[in-house]
Amino acid sequence: MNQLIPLPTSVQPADGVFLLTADTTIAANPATAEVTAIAELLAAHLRPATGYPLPVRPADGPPISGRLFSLALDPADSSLGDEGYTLHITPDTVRLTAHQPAGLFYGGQTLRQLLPPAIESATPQPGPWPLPAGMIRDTPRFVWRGLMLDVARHFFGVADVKRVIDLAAAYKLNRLHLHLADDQGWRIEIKSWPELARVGGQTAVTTADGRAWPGGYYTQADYAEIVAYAAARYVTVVPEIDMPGHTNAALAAYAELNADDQPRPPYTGIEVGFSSLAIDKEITYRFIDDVIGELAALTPGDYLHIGGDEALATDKADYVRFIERVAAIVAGHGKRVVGWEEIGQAHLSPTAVAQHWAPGHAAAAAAQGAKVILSPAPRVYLDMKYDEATPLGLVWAGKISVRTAYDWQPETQLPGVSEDSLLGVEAALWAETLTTIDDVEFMLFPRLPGVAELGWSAAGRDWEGYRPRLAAHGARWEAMGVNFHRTEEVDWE
Ligand code: IFG
Repeated sequence: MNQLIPLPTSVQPADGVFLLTADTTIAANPATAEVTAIAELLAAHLRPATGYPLPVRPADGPPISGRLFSLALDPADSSLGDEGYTLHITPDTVRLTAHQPAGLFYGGQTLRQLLPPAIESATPQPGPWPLPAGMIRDTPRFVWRGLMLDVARHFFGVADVKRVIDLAAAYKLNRLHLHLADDQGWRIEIKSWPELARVGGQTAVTTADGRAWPGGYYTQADYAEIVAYAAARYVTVVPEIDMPGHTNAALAAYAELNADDQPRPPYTGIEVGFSSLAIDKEITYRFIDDVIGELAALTPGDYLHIGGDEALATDKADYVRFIERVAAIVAGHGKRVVGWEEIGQAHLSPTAVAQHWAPGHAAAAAAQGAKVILSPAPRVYLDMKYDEATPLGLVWAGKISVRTAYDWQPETQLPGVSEDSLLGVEAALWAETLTTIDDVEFMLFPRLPGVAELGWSAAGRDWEGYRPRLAAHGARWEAMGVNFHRTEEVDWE
């Protein structure tokens, strides 16, 4: 029980093991569609390697053969909150209980990690399949435990995004922030402005080796498929349309969005801060209202991210006015506005969320009652190289070793911002230098689990306590086919 990531709130090992066997059945209680789906998802992770049928049955159905393996909701135990669970394993029973369904999903992720690494294999492996006896009670520290995937600099298709969701949800992350538009690409179909995807979806960043890369975009059906896949794994999708800067793709698609009514040429470099929507043109706000309206209708989550970073081509007073007007548009579509911390320069409602990354406006946002997400670039910008030998990635925020990404304290990151202003943490994977899912996995693993632990586990963790637990995950990633960086910082088992 000493290889779990994120570290649970409390772990009490006991003697013995519960053996998964061919006659193990999984009882769902109540056998609602949602609880049954969680049980089926867990069984789907356990069937390939074991070869066992692991049928899911209603708990109140006919007597169940073999020993009891149950997932049950406990409406009475509100102390477990929305995401907490208890996992009680004895040689004869596995009892996973939660107050809300998400807790059953998270208990299932812990249960996966209690089985040998070979459980993650897609093909039958020799057993046995022991679950160590003991009692785990676990609730998360922060409500926002996120990963941002930049699909604008380079496009990653639905299958790649589903893979990222699988890997993030396995470590109890619950927010996938999709950076859907930037200077180099527009990645989401907007029916009322069809040229955005048709033109903006054509391009991507030309990599340093001079290679041009195909663009791409999500149809609204693709986006809905991603949202549904994420929701089944208790991940909320947070879509971002960056504005007023980082907008060259939109400015190339529609001449009228430019102050001078001239379309901008498509851009495939990696400079930032040169583009701006036309702050004083009314069509800009019709455009934004249409885009946010369509995106909000496709997004069940509460949040809509408007970017707001690096608006160096926008006059400061214009920027403030723009952010305040767009925040009202977002609220008008029933969503909570999220923005990079520069939005702290504008007047914000207390329901707003500012994402800290570098430039120092988070305290101004928190002072207005807004909440803060921590994405400190020198810690969790996982597009930074591990070290000078890393073939991929940038260096502007410094090299980020596995230890650097883990060994910091969220509560002391922002002087002047108290813990109750903190919603949580989010790793950011910008894609200027990343073009394939292998590149994404290489930069995320082994660093992402550490950020997930900072989001879920109680304060007071340390590197020396974490490092040996991480060492046990290399074999799991090998079984999962994850292209992880075999850093020498960890003594892989
Ligand atoms: N900063 C830019 C990103 C990206 C990043 C690469 C933010 C909020 C540098 N803005 O981070 O678009 O270019 O590390």
